[in-house]
Amino acid sequence: MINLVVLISGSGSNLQALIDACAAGTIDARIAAVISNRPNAFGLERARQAGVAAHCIDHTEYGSREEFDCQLQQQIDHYQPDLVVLAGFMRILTPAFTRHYLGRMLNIHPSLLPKYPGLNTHQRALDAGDASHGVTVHFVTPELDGGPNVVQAIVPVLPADDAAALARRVLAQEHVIYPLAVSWFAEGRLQMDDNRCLLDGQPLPASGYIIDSRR
Ligand code: NHR
Ligand code: GAR
Repeated sequence: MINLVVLISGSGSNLQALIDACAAGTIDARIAAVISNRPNAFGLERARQAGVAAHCIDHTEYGSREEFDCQLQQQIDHYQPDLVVLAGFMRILTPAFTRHYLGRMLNIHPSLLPKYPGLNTHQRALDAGDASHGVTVHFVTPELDGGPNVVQAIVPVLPADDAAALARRVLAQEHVIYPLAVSWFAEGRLQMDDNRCLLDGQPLPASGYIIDSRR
């Protein structure tokens, strides 16, 4: 059974999906700690409720990204995790930090990467008139939202959608694919290899494993 540390900034619904999957035995892992950069993140409450150590490292109390990341790394490494999971974590990480966890840190990003790295992804998909949108789990590398894709879920964009409606449809799929990706890692089936992912020793396509919820 592997050790996870989960980083959050907000509501923590993806954290909850991971807590539930660990409790159900769907993921063969134990969440050692949850760390938020925001003191008011509701996900800290979810962690405590589940009996998981919950910490806040408030980025506003640090003079630089390097100092913040250094403190964050110390707190994470105290738990000796096999995998670090970014679950709605909203701070860009320094190259040194990402190198320290290379091949053992995952992120979930609400777009079909390489489309729409960064912020406001749902509005950007709507503004572009995209017929489909979705979410990607990827390994974290120094390049923002640029590490190799593990899995993507594709959702339809519907005519009446605003960003909030589209975000809800995407979030439902996040709660499916993040536990799936973490379970693969926990079972030793998933590895990062150069800028590709291997599942059961076989290279995944650049898109990652696709789950198409449009039909
Ligand atoms: N860091 C690196 N080096 N590489 C990645 O792939 C990362 C990362 C840090 C976070 C998550 C990412 C996302 O999935 C993530 C991936 C925050 C921002 C951002 O602009 C962008 C992308 C992501 C997370 N953050 C602002 C900042 O100045 C703050 C925004 C806020 O606090 O609301 O750090 O989308
Ligand atoms: C999720 O949609 C996640 O993909 C996104 O924030 C939301 C967090 O929800 N992540 C990013 O935008 C990362 N920059 P949650 O706190 O309920 O899991």
